[in-house]
Amino acid sequence: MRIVAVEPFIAHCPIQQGSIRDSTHSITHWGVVGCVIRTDDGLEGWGFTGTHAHLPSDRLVTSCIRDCYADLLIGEDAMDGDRLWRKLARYPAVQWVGRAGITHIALAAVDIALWDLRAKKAGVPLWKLLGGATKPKLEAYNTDIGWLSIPLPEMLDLCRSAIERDGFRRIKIKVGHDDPAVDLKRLEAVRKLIGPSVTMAIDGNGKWDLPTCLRFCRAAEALDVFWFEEPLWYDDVAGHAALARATSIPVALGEQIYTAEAFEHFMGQGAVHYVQPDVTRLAGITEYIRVADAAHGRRLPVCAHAGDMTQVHVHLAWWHPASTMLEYIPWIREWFAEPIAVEGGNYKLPQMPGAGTTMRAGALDKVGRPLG
Ligand code: 0YR
Ligand code: MG
Repeated sequence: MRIVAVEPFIAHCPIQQGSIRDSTHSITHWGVVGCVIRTDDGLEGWGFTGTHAHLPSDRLVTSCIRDCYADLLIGEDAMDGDRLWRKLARYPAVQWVGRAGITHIALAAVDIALWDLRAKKAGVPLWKLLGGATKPKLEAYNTDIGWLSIPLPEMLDLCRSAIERDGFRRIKIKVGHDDPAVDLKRLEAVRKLIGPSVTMAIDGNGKWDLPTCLRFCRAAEALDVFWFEEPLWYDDVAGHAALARATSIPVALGEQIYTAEAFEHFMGQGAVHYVQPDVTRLAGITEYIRVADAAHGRRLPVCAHAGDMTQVHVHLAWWHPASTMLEYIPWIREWFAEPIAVEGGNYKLPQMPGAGTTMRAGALDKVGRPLG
């Protein structure tokens, strides 16, 4: 399975609501930025990272794939995933300018494309190649009803239909207003609506400082919060550890963490309870497995973040024994050959060979952007 071509692409997929906001980001599109890797036996592997769809920075990612990685891949055997991961990650010209960030998420795209190829070569979906489904069901938790940009009455309507019509038993609500009292009011209203049996996680997207979080958590503890995600700035190990000691609300994080080593710091310091790796932020599936295994060794649950809108993570979550539930944000489903599907609050098991990354024929013609 020799690699004969590496073709970068950028796709900007409009999100259904038009736009959404959390405490630190406002977005209108989800960026699917990566490459198709072709082999001499006629297979094509698709891999991508997830971005907030800014063309200039997306072009840095495709430029890294085209100008730094492609030559290292052409002629190689796509079966040798670990060897190729190391070849690219340790390539001096790239390693010197970034062991995280652009070079890392570009490697994520390549690594995912290589796994997609291996699963296609074996003729099985990725979860099967990795070792099979280790659980009878995979629950989805709904993030798409709780954006900060949704006014409270509308958010309550969305929560109601997600639970009553669609069968979700788990939801996540964004927090992070300048005045945390506004968030408490929203959370109180949601808890009152959903009752005690639906789980309610919250997500601060790194906005608040430690004193604000401490004060907020003292009040929020009464609302049975399932986890507090990214309460503090993404890299703050000591702050998250202090918060985790001070409150009974579990801490979740990982969507902004680029390396397995960084996850080690958080887990080693007791700064995270729900580990949220993302194949599009870490350097792909290869590094995700390292993190999930390390979490498993500590008996910490793994709940991947949806940087891929869970096209890939659904495979990993069905397979990896440490995975519990999986985030649900259904924005880009229509662009994929086998879109993720949730029924009655549970993910369906993918059936198509590959890693779930193949885009539908013609998708790039519609949402593709110039590579520059
Ligand atoms: C949208 N999920 C998240 C998105 C979301 C972020 O701005 O990037 O809110 O992915 O935190 O848990
Ligand atoms: Mg989050």
